[in-house]
Amino acid sequence: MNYLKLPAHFNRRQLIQLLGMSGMGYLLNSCSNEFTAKVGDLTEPLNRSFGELLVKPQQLIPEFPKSSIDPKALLLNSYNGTPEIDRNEYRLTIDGEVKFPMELNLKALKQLPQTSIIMQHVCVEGWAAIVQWGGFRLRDLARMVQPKDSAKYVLFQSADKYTESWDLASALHPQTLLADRLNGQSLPARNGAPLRLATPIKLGYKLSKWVTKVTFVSQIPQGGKGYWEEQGYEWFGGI
Ligand SMILES: Nc1nc2c(c(=O)[nH]1)N[C@H]1C(S)=C(S)[C@@H](COP(=O)(O)O)O[C@H]1N2
Ligand SMILES: [Mo]
Repeated sequence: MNYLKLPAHFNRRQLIQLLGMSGMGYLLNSCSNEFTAKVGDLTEPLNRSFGELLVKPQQLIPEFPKSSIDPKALLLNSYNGTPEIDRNEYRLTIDGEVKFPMELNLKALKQLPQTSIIMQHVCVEGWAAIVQWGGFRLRDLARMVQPKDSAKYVLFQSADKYTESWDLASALHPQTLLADRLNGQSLPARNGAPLRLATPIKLGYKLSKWVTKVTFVSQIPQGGKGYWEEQGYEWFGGI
């Protein structure tokens, strides 16, 4: 079970609560070896460049069946409420170590190939929910801006000032999305509209809501690991 990396303050009671959840049981019973291998895979290529990662096959996490989606499952956690975002004014900035920095509006972003995934969202505070996210792959966005060989990490900024930092391999994983749909509906504001991160390979706190800026960097700046990570949460946050 060493693949489930939990922050230091996570106590036994919360762990038992988490393991008791049906979806989590599924995850532990059927996929533990596979998952361990995958996390190992993802940890190892931290120094790989965009070009290498794009051609390297990445293992896909098995999806949950549609029947397991629970629209009523508790799914809400924000450190500072829901920011107000005007969809017409909204721009996603993609910059840093890229050949073609961009600022895209929602209409432009909607042109990217759309996909969806049914996965389990796991919050380390002791709840989980199986949800379907729809949106576009972050790797498709990366293909557009062309990260340079020097890009090794990705920083995410959000409208509520939440920050995150990821390794490049996880960001380019084919199941890592910027989502604008939840369970077949447009993404509600409180869940991160217009765009939030979604992936089955990371814990809930890595999945920034209200993303406004994606920055490719060669190093994570001092104090820039992420809102919760700077307070002691584990950085990789893998599932
Ligand atoms: N911008 C932003 N993103 C965030 C958070 C936040 O407070 N602000 N909370 C994180 C945490 S801890 C979790 S578990 C998920 C919760 O997503 P949900 O509110 O859609 O369930 O969002 C993550 N992304
Ligand atoms: Mo969370």
